[in-house]
Amino acid sequence: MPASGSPVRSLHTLAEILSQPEIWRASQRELSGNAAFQTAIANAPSRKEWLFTGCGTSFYLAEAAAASWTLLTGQRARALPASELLLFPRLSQLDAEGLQVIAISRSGRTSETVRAAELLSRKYNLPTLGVTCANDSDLAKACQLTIALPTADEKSMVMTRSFTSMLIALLQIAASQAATPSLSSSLESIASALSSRIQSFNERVESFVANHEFADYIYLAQGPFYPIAREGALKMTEMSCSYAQPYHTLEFRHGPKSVVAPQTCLTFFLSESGMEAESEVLVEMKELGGTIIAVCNRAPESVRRSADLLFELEAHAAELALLAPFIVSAQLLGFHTGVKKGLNPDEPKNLSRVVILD
Ligand code: F1P
Repeated sequence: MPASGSPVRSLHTLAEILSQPEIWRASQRELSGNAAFQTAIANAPSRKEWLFTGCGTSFYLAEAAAASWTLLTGQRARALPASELLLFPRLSQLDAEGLQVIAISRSGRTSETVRAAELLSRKYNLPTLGVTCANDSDLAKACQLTIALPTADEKSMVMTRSFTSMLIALLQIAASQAATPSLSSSLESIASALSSRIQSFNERVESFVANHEFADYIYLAQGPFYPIAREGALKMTEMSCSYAQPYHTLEFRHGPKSVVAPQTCLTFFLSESGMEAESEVLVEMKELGGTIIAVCNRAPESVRRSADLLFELEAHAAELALLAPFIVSAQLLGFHTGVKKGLNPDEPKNLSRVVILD
């Protein structure tokens, strides 16, 4: 029951969050027969540099994809919000040889993203690949090739399963270039690890939220996980109208840690590559009195001792395959916090499903 006393009727968001392992598998089946997806894989080896773009959650997805791309293929890859491409195209260095654009939009209708794709393909003659959850979208008209994943679309306003499903599809294209069979087998492993744990994750988040009062929320991660921290903070802001800030984990010591108190909820997304250094920050923030959520594949003893809430996936998976399941606990935290405040996370205040400009 929310603080206001009247039950919140959220019909879609929670079901969509919980459906993710099953939706990832359905999206995989959809992609195996998807001609655009196969063409994107076939074309990838001829490209030398990658520019990902989108807005909001789709921009954080662009950031996660760009970081993963470089780690998997060794190629240059970067992400820019679509608005930057439109307002400061010269700053975006669009003349790189072999540059491939990937424009991401769940709705395929966000005007900044559609206009950026049009600008890059028509004025700059760059090859553009659209990634969306909509069939027959404006984005598809602006791009030369478009991969659509309608199965992953949501009824809710906030992006949850569309974010993870589009990210997994992009990881697969990068992995195909790098001939990384471990990533493909990891994808089944993360789906089954998450599906056996997601109900218990949900119950634990719900009771954690019921038993705590927080003034603000901090999300910490490094490397390809940093965009996951940005997306975690956005989920909290969108679904619960709370103050949430992301930082690089080790950057948090350089000033921002002054906010830490028991009413500060700090979520650490712990990478495997940076575990030792990142878990030291976690222990320090616990000693400063913060309330700690740890999200990792396998927790070392120090994390186990210091975390107030621990999510371990325990999957046999390549590190980059952990990006998608890691965001799920943050989606649940945003959802239950919103419900506790008497809000309906299906319809966040001041938001629309898509931003269309005149
Ligand atoms: C992008 C987006 C969403 C956000 C909001 C408005 O949409 O910024 O991430 O939740 O409600 O639109 P899209 O381009 O991926 O459809």
